[in-house]
Amino acid sequence: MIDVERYKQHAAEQALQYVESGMVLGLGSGSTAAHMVNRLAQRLADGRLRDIVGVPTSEATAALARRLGIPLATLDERPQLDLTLDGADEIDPQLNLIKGLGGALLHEKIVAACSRRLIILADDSKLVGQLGTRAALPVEVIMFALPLCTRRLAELDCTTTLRRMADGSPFCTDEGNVILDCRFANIPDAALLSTALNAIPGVVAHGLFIDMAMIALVAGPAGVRTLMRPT
Ligand code: A5P
Repeated sequence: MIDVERYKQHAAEQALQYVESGMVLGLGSGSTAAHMVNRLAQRLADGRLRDIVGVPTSEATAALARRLGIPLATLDERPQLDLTLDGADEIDPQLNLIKGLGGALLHEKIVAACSRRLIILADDSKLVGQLGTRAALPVEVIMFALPLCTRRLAELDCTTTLRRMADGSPFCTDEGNVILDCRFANIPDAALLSTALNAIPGVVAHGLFIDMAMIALVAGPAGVRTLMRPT
């Protein structure tokens, strides 16, 4: 197994320390979150945890959790979550994030916003000095607004690429929208950019998660580090 995969598993294992019986838990999306969901199922099966209800952040996570026998609920049924455990594509020193490489950013952001705490689990390749350094910023837009959103995003000084499937068709999110992956030369102020993106008609969500994560569990060769959001 390559190291990065092992680090993701270590972070996922550590994240389970924050889970207590009886919790309503937001289940993140992506490969690191999938390790966490697998471990959660093991703990439910062997009795270390009980009475957990999961709120999945994507169809893929819902399918995995169902397969593993984890009880699930919708936000309608459980509008207030104790904790969400999720991955990230980039983590800056303030624990602001870029998420959405897997395309689940909209539901991830909504579930996180319904949660008392968002804890991020990641391998240490996700740490950056400034957001936008490695990852493109995903912006989810409704198809009808694609020409407008593409133009307005270009005015914010980025290059946009419509995300596509292997067969060339546009990638479609769980809500039936499309994603523009935006490459910025520099994101000096992520909060300002977040506000500008939210103001574009047709933008449903973007992958900047500002002031949402409280803790990041970041695994690397020296073990798992617990990073707290600076106060
Ligand atoms: C899914 O939409 C993303 O936000 C993921 O949380 C993020 O891409 C991290 O994925 P990995 O854990 O697979 O790197």
